[in-house]
Amino acid sequence: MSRGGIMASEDELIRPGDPDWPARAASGPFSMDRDWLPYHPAPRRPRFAPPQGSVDAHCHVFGPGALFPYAPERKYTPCDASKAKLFGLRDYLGFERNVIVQATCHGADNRALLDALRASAGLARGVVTVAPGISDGELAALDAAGVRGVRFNFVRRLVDTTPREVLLGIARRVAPLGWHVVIYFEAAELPELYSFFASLPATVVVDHMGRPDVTRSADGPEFELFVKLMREHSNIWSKVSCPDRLSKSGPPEYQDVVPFAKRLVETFPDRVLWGTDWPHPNLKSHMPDDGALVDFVPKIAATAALQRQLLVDNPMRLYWSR
Ligand code: 0GY
Repeated sequence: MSRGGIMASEDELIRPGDPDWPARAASGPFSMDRDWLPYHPAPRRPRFAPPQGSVDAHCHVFGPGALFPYAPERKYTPCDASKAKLFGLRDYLGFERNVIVQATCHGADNRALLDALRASAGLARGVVTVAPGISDGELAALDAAGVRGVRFNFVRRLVDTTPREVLLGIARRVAPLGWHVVIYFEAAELPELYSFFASLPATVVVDHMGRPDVTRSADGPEFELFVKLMREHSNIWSKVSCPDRLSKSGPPEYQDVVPFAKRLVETFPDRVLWGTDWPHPNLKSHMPDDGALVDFVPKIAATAALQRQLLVDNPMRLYWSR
């Protein structure tokens, strides 16, 4: 049972430390990639206590493949990472809610995500991937299930390219529902994509600060362009997430990522979100300890007021205003 006595699924929640916590391979007809790093087998409890009502605003569920098959067009096959484990981690880390983001290994088949939303008893919202042919009725059903955004992915190792006019068409269809658009791209692509992002007719949320090269300066021209995008477009937000993905200096401090995230948190305190990114797809250098990731928060949001905006007020406004 989770806090408040809500059942997360037909199973009891599985928390870090329980015998069933460690990742199992992909199930059903799937084998996880040979170089796949499963999520941390024994994360520590964070020293930082997230404020009451905190939201993990970027995380995923994978399968289980035996129930929710991975997409034929996927670029990777992960280990299974179930809703019960996600909700167990949420409670263990001291969070209250999740925003579950559709991962590319499930393509536009959102069944695993929707199953997790159903089981969350209102404590999770979703960001989906949709095909351009989706009907108004299907969009309405997703909205009723707790979906509040659609994700456009521009990272070439993850997806094949979708024409911009197709993406613009989808953005125009979901904007009237009050949904936002989540975008994921590499910093090197921003000059080329800048005007397209600026033209999107909805709130836009950028994953992982636009993946800056953190060996460069947080005040240098590359990150300055990203800050300009946010400064000049008040509809653009950023997740200050994934130090583990961006860092070259490494765990557990991820010190080289701090100036980038801190700059965004302090410049745009009402347009930043934070998430664990559990179960951390496609990491090759190391698998982060989720407790250490939570301890990253006070380094980038130094006051209780900034922490509350980042972890509670901003995600609640974007995902739970209705
Ligand atoms: C992330 C990052 C990655 C993967 C995906 O949908 C995905 O497959 O987003 C990545 O490989 O950088 O946010 O989980």
